[in-house]
Amino acid sequence: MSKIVKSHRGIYYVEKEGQVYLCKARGLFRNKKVKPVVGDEVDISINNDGTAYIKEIYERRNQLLRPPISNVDQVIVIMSLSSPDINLYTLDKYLLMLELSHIETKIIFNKTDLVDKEYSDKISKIYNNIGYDIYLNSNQENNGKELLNLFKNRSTVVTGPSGVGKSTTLNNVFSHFDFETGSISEKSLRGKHTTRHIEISKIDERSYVIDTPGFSALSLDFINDINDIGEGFIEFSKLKNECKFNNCIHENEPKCAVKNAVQNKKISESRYKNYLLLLEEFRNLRGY
Ligand SMILES: Nc1nc2c(ncn2[C@@H]2O[C@H](COP(=O)(O)OP(=O)(O)OP(=O)(O)O)[C@@H](O)[C@H]2O)c(=O)[nH]1
Ligand SMILES: [Mg+2]
Ligand SMILES: [Zn+2]
Repeated sequence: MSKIVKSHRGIYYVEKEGQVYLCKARGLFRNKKVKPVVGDEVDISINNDGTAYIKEIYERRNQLLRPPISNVDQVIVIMSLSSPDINLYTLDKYLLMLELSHIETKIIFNKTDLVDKEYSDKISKIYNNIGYDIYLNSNQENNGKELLNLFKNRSTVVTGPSGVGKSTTLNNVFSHFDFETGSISEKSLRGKHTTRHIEISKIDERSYVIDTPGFSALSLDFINDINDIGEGFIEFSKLKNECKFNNCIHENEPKCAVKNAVQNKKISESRYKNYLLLLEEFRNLRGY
């Protein structure tokens, strides 16, 4: 079995029996509208001149939409508490996408050295209460060893906005790796991300980590039905059977268990506010 371990500018790097082949995708996939992604298990054909192409993609166990990666065990979302400031709308939107893809998710709030403890506790509490595994980290103050266990025996995608410290955190946890990092001022000057491609790095026989370029605007085009938004807010979806209407979108309906929970402070106001903004963004996208 061969695996796509990196993709860059339309070239797929496929590992087969310990060797990496640079492959193109055969036209076949383009016609079927299936695009190979990092993580895919594939069959390749190697020509006499050493060039190679992907001839088949095996069925995916799961698929992360952004960035496009298949067959992952978990996603670790990294957000920085400052520099860049945390944007909870972006986080909630991304968590929504992950919930709907049924991929296990953990969150690291990074750069705790730049904010006071009260603030990092306030933010982490919101997500801890919902049931996410939360980690607070500073690469200035920690040596990364507390995070090491998170990556054992799994294939982990690390994602988050640009400049939050994804690559720095990975370098801190895995000191023998050298992921490219860049300062925030360099990034804004160049208007570019430091990490520019998606690549699987092997930690040991059973553990893999995938650093990714920072995401910016995430479109809601992965939502088909407005009710999906509430489905992807896990603390809302647990309550939905208690709403009076079974298709309640927790907006203007009477006897809504979610709105009640917001009033009783069982659901965080910030989550509910972002949920309403997501409904609005979805309606704008669909034109109603
Ligand atoms: N103060 C502080 N700075 C940090 C911390 N972690 C990373 N940084 C800094 O944040 C900047 C961006 O770090 P990167 O690791 O390149 O960020 P990234 O998320 O990989 O960015 P992209 O590859 O562009 O998506 C660098 O200047 C790091 O030194 C931290 O815990 N505390
Ligand atoms: Mg990076
Ligand atoms: Zn409701």
